[in-house]
Amino acid sequence: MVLEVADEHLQFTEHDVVILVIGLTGAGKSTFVNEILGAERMQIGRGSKPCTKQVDCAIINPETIQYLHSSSSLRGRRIVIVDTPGFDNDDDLSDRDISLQIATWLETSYASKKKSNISAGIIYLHDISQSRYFAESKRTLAFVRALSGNSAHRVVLGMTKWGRTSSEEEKRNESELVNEHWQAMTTQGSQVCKFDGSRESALKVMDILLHQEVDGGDAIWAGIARIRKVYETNEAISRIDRWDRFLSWLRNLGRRLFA
Ligand SMILES: Nc1nc2c(ncn2[C@@H]2O[C@H](COP(=O)(O)OP(=O)(O)O)[C@@H](O)[C@H]2O)c(=O)[nH]1
Ligand SMILES: [Mg+2]
Repeated sequence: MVLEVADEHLQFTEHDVVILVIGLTGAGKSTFVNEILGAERMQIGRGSKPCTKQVDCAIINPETIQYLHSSSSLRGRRIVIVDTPGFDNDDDLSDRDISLQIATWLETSYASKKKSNISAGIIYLHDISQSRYFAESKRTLAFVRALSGNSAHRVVLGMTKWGRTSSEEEKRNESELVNEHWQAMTTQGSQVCKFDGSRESALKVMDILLHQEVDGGDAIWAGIARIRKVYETNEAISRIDRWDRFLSWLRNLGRRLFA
C-alpha cells in the first residue's frame, strides 16, 4: 500500500493530503508512522539514541486502507505522511536546525506546485509516561502552533506510550497536559487523542484529520512565515547569523507566495 518510497525531493501534487508527525525524540513518531504504513519503513530509536535525523516521508493510497473511515472521500488523492526529527534530537542539531529542515523540506516539496487543493495537518505526539514537562516540549509545540497558524483544528494532539508507568501517574500527566499545556490549542479547535500502539489506533488518530473539511495548504505557508515571529521575539536566537539568513529566506518566500 505504500505506493512510493519518496526521497527528500518529493514533489507534492495537487490534491495531496500532507500529514506531518511532530514531537520530541522518543515520543514514538516513527513507530506511529510505521503503524500507519503497516511496514517497518521508518527506523525506530533504541535506548536514548534518536534515529530520525532527516525529514522522511511515504505516500499512501487511502483507498487501500480498509479501516480508514475517510477513504471514500479521499478517492484519487494521495496521503503524504511525513516523519520528522525530534527538536531535542542531539547536541549539534538545534531547534533552529530542525525548524529549518522541516520548513525547507516543505518548501522544496511545495514550491513548483500550484497552491490550491493541497491540504495539510499535523499530528503532534507526546509521551504520556513523561512526568516532567520539558522546555523542549514547549518549543516543539510553539513550532507546531506557528506552522499551523490559525488552523488549530488541523492539529491533533496525541498521547503515546501508555502502560509504561502507573495509571495514577498517567492520569496526572494527562490532566496536566489537557488543563494546562494544551489548553490554548484545544480552545482553538485542536483535538486530543490517545495512540495505544496498535495500527487501528494510529489510523483512528489520522482519521481525525482526514475527516475534517479539507482546507487549503495555504495555511502551511502562512505558518512558515509565522515561525519567523516565534523566533524574532527571542533576541538570543535572532542574533544568530544563520537564523537571520533563514528569516530573510522566509520573507522572500512569503513575498513570492502571497503577492
Ligand atoms: N510502550 C510503547 N513504546 C513505544 C511506543 N511508541 C514508541 N515506543 C518505543 O519508543 C522508542 C522510540 O520510538 P520512536 O518511534 O523511534 O520515537 P521517535 O523518536 O519519536 O521517532 C522505541 O523503542 C519504540 O519502540 C508506544 O506507543 N508504546
Ligand atoms: Mg523517529
